[in-house]
Amino acid sequence: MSDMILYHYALSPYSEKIRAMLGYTGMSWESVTVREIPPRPQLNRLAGGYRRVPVAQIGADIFCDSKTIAAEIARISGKANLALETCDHEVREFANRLDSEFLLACFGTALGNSLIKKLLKTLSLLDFGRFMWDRIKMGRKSSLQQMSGKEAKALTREYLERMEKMLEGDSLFGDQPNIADFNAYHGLWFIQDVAELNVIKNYPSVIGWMERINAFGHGTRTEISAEQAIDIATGQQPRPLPIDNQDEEWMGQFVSISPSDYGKDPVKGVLVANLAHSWILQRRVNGSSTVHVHFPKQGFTLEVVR
Ligand SMILES: N[C@@H](CCC(=O)N[C@@H](CS)C(=O)NCC(=O)O)C(=O)O
Repeated sequence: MSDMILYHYALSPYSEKIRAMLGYTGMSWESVTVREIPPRPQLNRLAGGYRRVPVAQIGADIFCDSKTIAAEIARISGKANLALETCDHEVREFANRLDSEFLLACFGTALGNSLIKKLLKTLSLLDFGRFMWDRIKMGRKSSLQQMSGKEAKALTREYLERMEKMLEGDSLFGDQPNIADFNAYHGLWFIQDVAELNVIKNYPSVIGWMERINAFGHGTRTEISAEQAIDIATGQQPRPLPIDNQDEEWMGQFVSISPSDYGKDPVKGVLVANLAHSWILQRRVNGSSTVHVHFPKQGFTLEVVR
């Protein structure tokens, strides 16, 4: 068992990215299934109000955003190329575009009747209404550029053409998958498996590549309750802080960290590490226990709370 607990839900593409990485690395992990819409009270107790999914937990350390989770999977599995920061510039740049521009294009492409039918199979009518309202509200506050359906479909095709050309080996950058493959996979998974639209039929190399990633599966998953996960966090101390590369700025101060694009709910706590690519906040849980909440710097902002 890897000791990793993943908070996720079935229809979440970013969660699927992590589940696929767990499959690729053959890891065993524990699963806490959360609702598709807030409130998620138990997760909030640990992650302090971070509203997005997935979140991972290892003991009393909580990892927000798929970038920090991927870096943990890379560390545990020894597959360094799953961490954005260890990849070279070309991979990083493409992986970032896949995770933002391409994913948005995939959402726009997937939007339609068959996605609505799928959501209605999973959610009650009332929850479907709540889900739509919640995402509309989140979208209104988002700083991401909006795309029409037509633009989304054209952009999806553009990326598919590029990927088809890149796939000379088994993966986008040679024979071994790296973070770019998983960042490309989750958007296409959302179109193909969730919305059940076949957009890859004219791209044979992409079809083969999707089949290979699907075949990784999700690793070995054991379901646990959110309460069990809280007991695990409160029953131990966070792991020792990294000693290398610490920048003293803001250290020991009470700060607030939020995503800079959407779902911007802030998480407050004492900054205990300011690393090259991440911040770590210390928070109290249940009055006496301590957790460390990890955030990537990319895509997040930090403010000192005065
Ligand atoms: N940059 C974040 C994005 C995560 C994200 O947007 N997740 C979606 C689900 S796939 C989400 O949280 N949606 C709102 C919600 O589930 O409450 C990451 O890489 O983890």
